[in-house]
Amino acid sequence: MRTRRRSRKSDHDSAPTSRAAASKGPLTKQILVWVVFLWLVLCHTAGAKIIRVALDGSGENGETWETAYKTVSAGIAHSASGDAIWVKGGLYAEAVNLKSGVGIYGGFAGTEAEDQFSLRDWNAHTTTLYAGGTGRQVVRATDIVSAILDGFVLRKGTRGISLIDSEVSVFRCEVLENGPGIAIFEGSTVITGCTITQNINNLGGGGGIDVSGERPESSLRMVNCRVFGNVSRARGGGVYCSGSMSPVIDSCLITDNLVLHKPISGGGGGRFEEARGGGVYIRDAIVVARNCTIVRNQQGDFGPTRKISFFFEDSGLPGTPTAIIQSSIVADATASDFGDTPILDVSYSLFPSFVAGEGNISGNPKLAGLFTPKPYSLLPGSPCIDTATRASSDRDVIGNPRPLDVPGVGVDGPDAFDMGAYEYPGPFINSRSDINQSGKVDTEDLLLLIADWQKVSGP
Ligand SMILES: [Ca+2]
Ligand SMILES: [Ca+2]
Repeated sequence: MRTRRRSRKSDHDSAPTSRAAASKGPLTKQILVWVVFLWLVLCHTAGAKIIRVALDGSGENGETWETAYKTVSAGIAHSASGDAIWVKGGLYAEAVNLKSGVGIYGGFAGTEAEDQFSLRDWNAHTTTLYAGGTGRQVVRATDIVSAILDGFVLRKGTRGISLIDSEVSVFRCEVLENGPGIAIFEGSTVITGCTITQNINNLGGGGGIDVSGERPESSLRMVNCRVFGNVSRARGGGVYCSGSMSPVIDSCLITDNLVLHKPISGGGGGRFEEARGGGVYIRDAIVVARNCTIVRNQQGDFGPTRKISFFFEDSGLPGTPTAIIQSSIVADATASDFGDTPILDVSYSLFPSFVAGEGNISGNPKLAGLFTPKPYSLLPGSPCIDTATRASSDRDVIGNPRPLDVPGVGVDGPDAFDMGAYEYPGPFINSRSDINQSGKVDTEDLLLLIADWQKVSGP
């Protein structure tokens, strides 16, 4: 294994704007430019509208909940750039093509007024797009710009989401039981607050997320996502990254994913493609992982199942498979399992055995189990508490602010960041009653107590 640092351009590098040049033009020209600009803005705003979709709507025009379109596809067909489509909770058996400039939002009760967008609740009013039996991808975008998908469950497609050469932001979606979960080719994608689970890819790419791209301007940013329980044949149980683009994975849990060998068809019986990368498979790409917890991913082959978080493959094309890992926990990985010689740039992170780099530690991270209210969160006494550095967003994977300082542990003060996807909430005055360790004693704790009331546990 080769370990060295690589200098990279900042994520925020961009060409300087030239306002000074514009100000030198004649006054009349400037006024004309402003008039045209304002006209365009006014036209755009005046045209933008809310389009409603509800299973029990009349299908007439989408202008009210009563006259809502019955399908999301009908809402999209009647939309224009700048419009917002509000979808009432329910199960919509359809596959959907995104449209440029249109936002599609689930989680409505079907009673909200125009100024009550914030009342929608994607947990209480589950809004599902279901492509079971159609052989189609649940959500598709090809050459689409500025599209938003927010607050849906996406189930049973040949892919949950398929994005090709598009610029799409996905928020608060649950991508469930597809094959694979999210497939991305080129483009600019942001995925925030999503759960990607129980997806199976038998074709050879990633089970949860499958991303490939060669263009330097292509990007993927994943924030506060949970990628768990996905399966792939041959490459990347959780996440597969290929090409010269550099996906950024920020404050995410990548756990309990599995990669299995793949039978080679047409080559006679008994031939298989070897399984590689239970958690993250990197082919030529540069993957940046900040504040991630990557544990209990497995690579199953003909021998005993191995717990392997990362696998690197150098195809011989430009680019060396690289992982830049900051303030993260990678609990299942040994140097011999990394595959082709990767570039590893690791800092303020925990690996089971020591990896060179500033602030790194090794050993047992002391994490909560899978079947707990906060799977793989830090337990009291974890060496990952207050021993990381500022690397990612100011919220952890469940939305709690970071950093939170535990006085007397690790660093004290404003730099008390934790490794991994969760920020440890600290010892509480009411820790005895705070059953789910949320930092509050509230209804959730009471419900947990009621659920367990008078149950006998143990012999
Ligand atoms: Ca902390
Ligand atoms: Ca501290």
